[in-house]
Amino acid sequence: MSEINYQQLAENSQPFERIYRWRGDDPAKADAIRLGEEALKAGRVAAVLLAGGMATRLGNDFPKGLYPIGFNGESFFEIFAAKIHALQNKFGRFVPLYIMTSDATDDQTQAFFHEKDFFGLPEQDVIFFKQGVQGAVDIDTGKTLYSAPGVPAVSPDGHGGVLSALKKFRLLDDMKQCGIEMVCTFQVDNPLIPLADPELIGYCLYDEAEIATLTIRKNSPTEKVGNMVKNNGVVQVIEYSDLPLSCAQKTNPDGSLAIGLGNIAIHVFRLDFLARILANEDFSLPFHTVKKKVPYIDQNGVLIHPTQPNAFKKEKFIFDVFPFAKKIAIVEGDRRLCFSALKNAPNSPDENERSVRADMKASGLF
Ligand code: UD2
Repeated sequence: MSEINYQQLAENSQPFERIYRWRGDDPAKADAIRLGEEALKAGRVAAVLLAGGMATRLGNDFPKGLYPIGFNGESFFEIFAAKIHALQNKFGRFVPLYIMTSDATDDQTQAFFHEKDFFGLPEQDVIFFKQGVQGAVDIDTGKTLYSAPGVPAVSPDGHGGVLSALKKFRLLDDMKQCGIEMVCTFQVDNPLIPLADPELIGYCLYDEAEIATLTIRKNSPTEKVGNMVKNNGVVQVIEYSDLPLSCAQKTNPDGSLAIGLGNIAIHVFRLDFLARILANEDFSLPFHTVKKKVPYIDQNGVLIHPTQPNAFKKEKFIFDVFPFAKKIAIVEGDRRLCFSALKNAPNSPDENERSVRADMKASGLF
């Protein structure tokens, strides 16, 4: 179990002094856009897509990036590729796309890109790399689960595994050699993603920050997004599942949520920052214990595909890198323009393909 005292972190959280307004009326907006556009024109920006998750909640046996979420059946991957084409049209450069896969998603993801001719992106600008794995134990017995006799069941080590994977495959060195200075990370399940967005990149540059993170106002105390908090100047995210309800429900005198900014996993990192922390041999992110559905063999050797979470496993979360940064630019976006996530199967009440398509329509971006 994690030793972090989330209650204390949440109770002592202080307000952010400066919140940049993305697509709003921010005094720094024009400067930020200019800086971000310069970076894109100069080819100093790369995108990293976190696509190693197994999409078990969706109930499909294919990677989420292949899901035909678009109005004409376009997959998430095709939508992201279209955004990169739009950036190329505007700034004259292809933003290289690094795609983190896992054992669970790699084959199908790579095959899909080949089948679709990389959606017209230059093949050398689409770089696949695989994240690491973690074992799992049975929720009830605490015993190791096996996928075959003598073979422990493993699954991806969480999207925080991106840092060790970048290091393992020396991808930051490759990026640096290509002149990359800013690394934009995003998740596979949000078609509204402002991919390598000049304004967001620009707030990181303008603020002289090591990270810029795009957040949204939470729509309820328990919305399933990470919670932005600040303690003694250190910005952190408390995952929705770790935030005590009493803290989630606390309000300011004007009735707004005291912990009201939600993490939507859209970040910009300075490459130098990532290189600095990864150069430290002792650096590692903490593990979180999560409940997941992990296929296993029963005592008769029969492979079981559980329909409910059956295992505890350990995952690293990318946002746990925040406390290592000297400065973070907190940016608040209008959710209608940047966030709608596909998390659940079609028949579930929310965050399903119906809600995402409705949000895509309402955004005016499609
Ligand atoms: C994530 C965030 C939450 C909020 C929400 C918004 C975490 C822990 N939670 O919640 O704070 O931002 O998204 O949508 O970040 N992935 C990998 N490898 C892994 C696990 C996940 O690449 O080992 C990818 C996965 O493909 C997906 C993303 O990470 O793109 C998010 O994973 P999730 O859907 O399990 O996270 P969720 O919805 O619990």
